Amino acid sequence: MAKTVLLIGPLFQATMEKLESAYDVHRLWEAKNETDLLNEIAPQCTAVVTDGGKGVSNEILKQLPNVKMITVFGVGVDAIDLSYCENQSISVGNTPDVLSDDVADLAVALALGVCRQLVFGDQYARKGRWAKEGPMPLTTRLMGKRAGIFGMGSIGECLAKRLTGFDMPVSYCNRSKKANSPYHFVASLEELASNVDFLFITAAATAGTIGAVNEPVLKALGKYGFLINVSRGTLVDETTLVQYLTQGKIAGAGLDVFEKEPSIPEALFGLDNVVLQPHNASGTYETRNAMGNLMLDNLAAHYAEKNLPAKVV
Ligand code: 8YV
Repeated sequence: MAKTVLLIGPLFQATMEKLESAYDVHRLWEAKNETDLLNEIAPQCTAVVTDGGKGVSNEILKQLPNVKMITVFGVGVDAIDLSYCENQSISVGNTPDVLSDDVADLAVALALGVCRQLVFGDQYARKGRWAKEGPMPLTTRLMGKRAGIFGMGSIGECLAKRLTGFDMPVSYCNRSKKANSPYHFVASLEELASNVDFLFITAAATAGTIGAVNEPVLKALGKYGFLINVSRGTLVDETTLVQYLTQGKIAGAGLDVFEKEPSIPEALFGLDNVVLQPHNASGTYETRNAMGNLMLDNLAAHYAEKNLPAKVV
């Protein structure tokens, strides 16, 4: 009989089709009554499938005592209480590496987007301002500027490779110095921020990184510095970021992620020094397909009692 799994929210269509063709899948977001659904499937439900943003709450896990596996469609596992899972012997799988190139691409696109004012320029062209008012105001160059990367994991590495192509000297701040890394290690995030023109955030959201991009870091980045975030909004003090952007205390920001998604601080909507994306860095067909396959491989390995291809706990 097909194994019973709970699906927390919708995923990439092709992945859901593969999932539903192999497992007895119950869609939580479509349930008329969540508690009734959880009660009904509790005896036979042995795994939860979710994405990086939604994760799964301990309350849900408590109602499904036979769940021994959570498979995440995403690399970030900050929406899951990992120590609870470890204590309950629930293994957690995620989808690292397969999304790193696309996330790095979007980070570069956001950097170029904000410093070259792509959205402003697009509007300037479309609204006929070029013909009426002449050339748009000048912008800032990316090429050759100093880059700082907060979090030199797989995404950070992919990003550094791209930035090197823009002749940007790359420094990074990480939990520890990476052996044999060609990039310059800086232990303090504030020090990194004060020595770069573009600060990229690619670190995972953990107890040690949440809130790390605080006022002293933004102050250190300064009025000519740009902030690019493709990780999690929770790493940044968003209220201070909005103030700094509004008051020109940093030059601009490219943001794919926000503190309370899908809500975005409205104050950002009127700012030309900000380029926004709706948490879409991994949002290509190619990457979502690869993420889906790895997520399914984790699930299959769990049921086959094999090592997970990508295990978190
Ligand atoms: C996804 C992500 O947008 O991998 C992650 O942690 O945040 C993103 O790749 C998300 O998990 C898919 O909905």
